[in-house]
Amino acid sequence: MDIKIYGHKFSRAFRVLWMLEELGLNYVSYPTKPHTKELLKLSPKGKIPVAVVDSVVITDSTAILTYLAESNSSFTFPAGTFERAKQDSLTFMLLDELETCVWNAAKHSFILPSDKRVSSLKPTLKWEFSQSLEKIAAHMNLENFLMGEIMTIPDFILIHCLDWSKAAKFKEFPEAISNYHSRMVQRPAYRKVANS
Ligand SMILES: N[C@@H](CCC(=O)N[C@@H](CS)C(=O)NCC(=O)O)C(=O)O
Repeated sequence: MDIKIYGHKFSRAFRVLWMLEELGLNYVSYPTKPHTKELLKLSPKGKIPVAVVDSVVITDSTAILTYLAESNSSFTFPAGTFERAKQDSLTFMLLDELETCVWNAAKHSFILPSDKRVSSLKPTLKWEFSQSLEKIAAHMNLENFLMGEIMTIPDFILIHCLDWSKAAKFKEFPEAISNYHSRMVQRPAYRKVANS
């Protein structure tokens, strides 16, 4: 399999680079910014990450993670199982409740045109993010991974959203989340991408 990943690591591309390292697959990383000429030829929206696998273009970090996980039978429960339904519920919950907050905070800080930004939204987004983390900490067992013994796609997304929220100076994490985060970021594959 010939895999190319477009997108610098300080973006959602991190999730994909991390999974590729966990899988031990060879790939070529093009640490591009959004909207470059090179990227627009692959994807008209110009967003990162984009994967090109054997000349097929795959956009969206969660779609790329799902493709990599399924095609390698790792980091996912099989499609059509109840475990997979639960895993997908977690994935979409994290995208809806956590990623939306950090993404909108970024949009209203430096992504949208300055006359379209509403900076007064940020305290509410930080509050909403913290509320969701409190619920996750209260209702989930985070001693291993979100799905228990097996690390799955939502673990990559949650850790990336936590990192993103730290960079954006959101509130401290609840203890259970903080312990889970500290453990996960010690993984050699994570460290390899972070230190690259
Ligand atoms: N749902 C997409 C979102 C992709 C996305 O918005 N990426 C950001 C960087 S993390 C980007 O390219 N922003 C530029 C823009 O929105 O124009 C994914 O998960 O890949």
